[in-house]
Amino acid sequence: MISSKTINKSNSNLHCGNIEHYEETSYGISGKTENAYFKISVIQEGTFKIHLSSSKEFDKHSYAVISKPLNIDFSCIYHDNIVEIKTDKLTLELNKSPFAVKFKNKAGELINEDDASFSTSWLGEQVTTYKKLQEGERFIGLGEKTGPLDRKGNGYQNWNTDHFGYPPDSDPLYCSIPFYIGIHNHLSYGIYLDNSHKSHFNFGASNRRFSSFSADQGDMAYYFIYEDNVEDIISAYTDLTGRMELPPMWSLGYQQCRYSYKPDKEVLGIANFFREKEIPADVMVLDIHHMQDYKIFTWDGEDFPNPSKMIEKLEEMGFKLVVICDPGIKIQEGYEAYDSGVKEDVFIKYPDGEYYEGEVWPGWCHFPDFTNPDVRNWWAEKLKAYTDLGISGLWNDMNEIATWGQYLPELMEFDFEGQKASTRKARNIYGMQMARSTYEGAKKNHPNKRVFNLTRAGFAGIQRYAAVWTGDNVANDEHMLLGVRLVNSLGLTGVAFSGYDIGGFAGDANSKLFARWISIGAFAPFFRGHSMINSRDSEPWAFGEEVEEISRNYINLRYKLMPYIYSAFYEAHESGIPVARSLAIYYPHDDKIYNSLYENQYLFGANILVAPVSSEVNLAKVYLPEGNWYDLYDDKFYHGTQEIIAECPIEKLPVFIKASSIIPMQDRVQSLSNNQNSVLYLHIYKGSENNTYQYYEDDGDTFNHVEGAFYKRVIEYKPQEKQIIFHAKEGNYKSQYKEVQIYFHGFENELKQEISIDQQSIPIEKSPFRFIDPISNFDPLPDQERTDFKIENLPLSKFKWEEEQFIINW
Ligand code: NBV
Repeated sequence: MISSKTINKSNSNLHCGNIEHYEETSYGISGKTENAYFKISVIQEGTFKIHLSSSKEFDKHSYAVISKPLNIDFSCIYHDNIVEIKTDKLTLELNKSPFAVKFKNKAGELINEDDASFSTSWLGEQVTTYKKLQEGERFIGLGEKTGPLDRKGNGYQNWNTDHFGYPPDSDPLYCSIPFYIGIHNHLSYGIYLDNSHKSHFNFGASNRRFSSFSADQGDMAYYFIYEDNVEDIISAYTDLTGRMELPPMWSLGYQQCRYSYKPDKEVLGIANFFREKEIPADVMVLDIHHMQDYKIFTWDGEDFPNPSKMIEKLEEMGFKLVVICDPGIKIQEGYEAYDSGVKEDVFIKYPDGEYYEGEVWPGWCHFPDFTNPDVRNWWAEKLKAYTDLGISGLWNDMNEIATWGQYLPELMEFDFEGQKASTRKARNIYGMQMARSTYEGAKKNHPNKRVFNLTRAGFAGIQRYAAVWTGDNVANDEHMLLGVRLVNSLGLTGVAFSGYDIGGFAGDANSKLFARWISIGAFAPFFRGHSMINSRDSEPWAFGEEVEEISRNYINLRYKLMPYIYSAFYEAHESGIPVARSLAIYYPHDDKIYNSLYENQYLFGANILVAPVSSEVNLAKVYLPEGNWYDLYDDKFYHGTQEIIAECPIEKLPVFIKASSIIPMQDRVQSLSNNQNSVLYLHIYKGSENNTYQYYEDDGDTFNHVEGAFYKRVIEYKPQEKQIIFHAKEGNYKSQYKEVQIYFHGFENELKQEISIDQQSIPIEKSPFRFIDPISNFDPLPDQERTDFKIENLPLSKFKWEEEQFIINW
């Protein structure tokens, strides 16, 4: 039986009313208003939870929030009509008559306040919190949402939805993440609405009085986060909802997908072609046609007679295999997954106990109730069909749930960790719980092997279980740039590992579009080419020689950058800061970055600025924010806070490196699971500011790093002292790199003939480093024009790369 709340039966807005009584508790304050019950809890110094319910019973279970409140010191100060709840960072002023909250920082600056008349109100069962719009307020985040970077003036809905070939302004899409960041007057804050029902966000759309967030049913439960900057807000949000595990290193390579490669010979042929053409790649992906009649955990015996042999051959070529998993289980006696599912009673039911039936690829299906822990265990068992075979990655599709008709009945009952809920509460959670079942199942089957897990649908916290891709996009420029914004926005809301179908899923890309898309995609956290059945071939060689060269160049660049990229993934795993970082993370108060010309720009890791541009242009305006910048291709120096015109012929994507950066790189390699590189290149870009960089390495495949098998080293660039300090190594993993070479960029007037390492002189030489190889008519910078300097052949012993601190002086 699903319990219900007291319902506001009137058609008009019912405000929660004046506070009737309240008491101080060990976590904050709780009490009753005329029309609601409330609890205000101090979660962290800068994070408070505000919870209002229409009945005495507060909603308890959250699939998203995993952190427990810390024991934070706070004080309550009582005034006539106001109670202040105060930590060292944040003060909440609670107005008693009527109930309304206001947040101020330590300096007394107003961060956020309820609309004084409506604060939290009910309209029927729908509950809404109204916030007064602040002067110049902007809104970013909300995960996988179309529209501009600054969401001011727009409204959105959260209701996980499969939308094939979605228009570039469509809402909602596959994933719901009810978390946003508000920015105004040099302040920023985050709000996470912890309610999985259909929810609505209004950022001053069709009104100029308030921003608001609503849930169709259930409690108003939201977390208010205040930190000094956007980076720390994301970190605090991921303290609440968790961070991703380190993904397997190979999953950061190029993945090749198609709906669908078959038979096995084609899969092997494509893999082999990558090797012949020396285009690096790590993964082949199987879509739905590998199964017998689309039945999960089965194989089409004709097209894939010997999957384990195929996997073995792929492994020999340095490829991993990822397969698709759909949740629908065909209703068919004699089909093992169906029989055991019925026996173990795992499927979603109608309230009268009958199993729900929905039609999808295999025909009429039942669907496992992944909100039930026993069902998740059942799924783990079933997954052995894949994990025992040596399949390395799993791809959860159709988990919104998508069925023919796309109108999932709302009356179905889900277990919801024993609390029972209807589709209304469970729909937005379902995809995440499927991804969770797949992730935990694979891990259970191979506890010391990292699994790559991908999902289409998700909810806040999905980053703990899977990478997210943005579903069925379309082959056009607008979609290509939208994909970048979706990924950047997912990054603002905790999902560090995400990407889009390169080349576009629906429709046919032309050569230029594909070339541009793959160059931009090389700087996406998740890097996969994929396209729809009956569309043209879309592998990197399918668009002619020039595009093949461009693709090879950018894929090579990604592989060369892997030490940098892997360290960025480690940072995301540690602090929640995404890999693709919207400029709003570092420059939230710079109006220029929200300009529609520049809103797609982002930092890939902390130091590489990517300016995604359309495939139709050869020149584009780029905004270089505060700081100084170098052109990746020719080291040209630019002052920041400046708009420039960048050349962007189809073979060149505008990319810039931040001054003072340290970028670790390696030689090109065809596959990351077979990476024999032993030289680490450290690129140092001259700048006037100190920089502290954290280099990270481990085996890329197991969880041994949790026990200390990692190599971590802080490298500090100190221009005033003319020093690079390599702090002592942490962890007990032996670096794969035996030799280090340092490239100095932008130092031409400053470098002498030699530098010293721990006071021992080492000669330096002028020597080119090519980020991108010249192709047909394009040479980014001929060798004789280069100005980069290199210290070469520094044997490991001299560098003490394995331990101790050492200092380089120039
Ligand atoms: O499994 C087929 C496709 C898949 O290729 C695509 O990436 C998913 O987003 N899947 C959707 C099913 C429906 C495609 C029209």
